[in-house]
Amino acid sequence: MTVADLTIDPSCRAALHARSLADPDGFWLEQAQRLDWITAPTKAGDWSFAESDFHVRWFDDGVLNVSANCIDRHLATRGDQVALIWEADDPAEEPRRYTYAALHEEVCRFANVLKSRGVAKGDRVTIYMPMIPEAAFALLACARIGAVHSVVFGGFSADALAGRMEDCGSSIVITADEGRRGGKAVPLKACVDEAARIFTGIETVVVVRATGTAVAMQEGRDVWYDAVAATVSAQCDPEPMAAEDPLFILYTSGSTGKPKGVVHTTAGYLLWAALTHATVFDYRAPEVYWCAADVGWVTGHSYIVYGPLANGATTLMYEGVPNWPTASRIWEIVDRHQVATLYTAPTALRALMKEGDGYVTATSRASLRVLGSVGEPINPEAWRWYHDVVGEGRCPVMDTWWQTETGGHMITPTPGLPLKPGSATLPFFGIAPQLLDADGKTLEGAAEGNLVIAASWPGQMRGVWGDEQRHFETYFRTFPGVYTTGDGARRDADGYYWITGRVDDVINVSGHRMGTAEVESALVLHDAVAEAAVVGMPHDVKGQGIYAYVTVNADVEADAALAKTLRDWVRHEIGPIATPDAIQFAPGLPKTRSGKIMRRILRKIAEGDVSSLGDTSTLADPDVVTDLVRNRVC
Ligand code: 6R9
Repeated sequence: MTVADLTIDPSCRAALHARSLADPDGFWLEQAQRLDWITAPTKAGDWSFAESDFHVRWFDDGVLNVSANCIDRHLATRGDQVALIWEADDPAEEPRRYTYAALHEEVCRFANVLKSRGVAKGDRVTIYMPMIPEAAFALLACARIGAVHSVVFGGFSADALAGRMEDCGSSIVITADEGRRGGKAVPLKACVDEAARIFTGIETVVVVRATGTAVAMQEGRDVWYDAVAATVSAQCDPEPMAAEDPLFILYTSGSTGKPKGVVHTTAGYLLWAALTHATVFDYRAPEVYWCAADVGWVTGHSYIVYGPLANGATTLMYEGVPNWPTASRIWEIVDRHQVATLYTAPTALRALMKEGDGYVTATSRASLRVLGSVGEPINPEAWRWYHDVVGEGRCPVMDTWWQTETGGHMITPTPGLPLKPGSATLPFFGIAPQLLDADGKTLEGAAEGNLVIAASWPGQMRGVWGDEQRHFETYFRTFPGVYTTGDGARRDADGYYWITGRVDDVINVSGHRMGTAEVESALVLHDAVAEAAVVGMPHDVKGQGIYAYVTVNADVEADAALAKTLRDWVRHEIGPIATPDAIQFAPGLPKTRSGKIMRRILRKIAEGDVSSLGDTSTLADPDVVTDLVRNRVC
């Protein structure tokens, strides 16, 4: 029995999972044959989560190149097959199609452009791009020459961009004149200019002409991509990379401090992305596969670019938003390109569901075979709508639980597995989840607790850029010997997992992670603000919204105008996704006598659940709570 049998006989899944845990070396060395190696590895996992000997390595003596795996090895068999379809924001614009042969040429040229700007193996290249094909070319070009990419989501602010570039010592950024989303322009180049004033280490800006709008170009620093591309060769040999050489850094929010640069390496990450994409979506080339995420998030890395292309897929990339120009857009794209697999987020589904079934039923969707969900728990109502209305009961819904840190799917169905709406079902091959109580005791059978992973897997993150200690402290300190996910979960009597959400101070807004500490730091930077505490609140489309309690300075008027100013302020400091949904001015925050803010109480008030605030006797001033409840904003 092999993994290939899974799509034929789903009952193989349990046996394969058992084997992956019982004989990890045998299982993973066999799986490693999915990749094209320059030097094949002789060993699989080599790891320890113990503090005294902490290390994680996979396929350590293997040598390969990610871009060769995603492109070159397909040229002989599927050079003329479409690798990438690009659907523009404006439905009137002709889609673009790149065959594997064309992708090869584009990526080689892009790699040579980077080389011509002095980029070498190991250098960090920042990518701050709209959802255009050049974003994928840029990722693959970095991989081709061994540069480490750091994609910063195009919706993040200049400040956020500058901070991420400074953190990883990146002196070059690839951007575009402008992006487009839902008919609106996103001024990316102008943001880079602002970032360059904040972080003076930015030496080179490569600008892709996307909309053709006029932008300021600084002599000596900024170059047009097309001008340089016209001067370079369309051949570029892939750089041989060690399995554990870093492939990319991706910044993500945690419960404390500034976002951390999660590092993924070459072989283990690629294998994880490829294997999960192939099996979870039962991908059959040359079907059209569409992951509707942004390439600025890990989902875009693993499931728009690396996983699908490693599998020789036709991957679709969409520039725009789900509900523009109408709430039928997603389904129209499905029909237009005969999409077989659609992978999107619950927040998008909830927003579309609100518009009514008519926008869906006006389209055919007959090409759909498998549906996917990612980013946050999918509520059973949205799950059923996706399954019954969108998929007409015909397409299984793959609710994939995973994280930036895990590289790819961790707890997920595969087609054929019996599904339960709202459950991510069972662990993927090699994954050993456990539920622990607050004291770290392992819970057996049906239980609810902290979700941890007891053994390493190939796609596991390898470090926090520039801060090895933070890696260990964040993920391996609380519960020694296991990887702590930061999520809570329930396991039912059938062994199915139900993710209950974050157990730390991270909120999940429309599937995007936001550290409450980040929003708080942005708020207190404003002159009017003395103190701020931020918590999540239920939101029917976003899943969670941002609720901010703000204490203003003595002589400041806390009025609606200030609330608006503060919302705009946070938007500018971090980006639109961090905009608070509610701001409540509070003369005081509920603190313990040792000065710790009791977030539990703030969460309850934000949720509107004021009847069960729990024990408030340890508060320094219990009256504060009465005021907070009275002035709650909805
Ligand atoms: C891939 C991605 C990770 C956090 C994760 C969890 C939540 C993601 C989920 C889910 C329930 C799912 N999450 N998928 N919760 N069911 N299917 O989203 O990565 O941005 O790092 O977020 O998202 O809370 O811990 P990332």
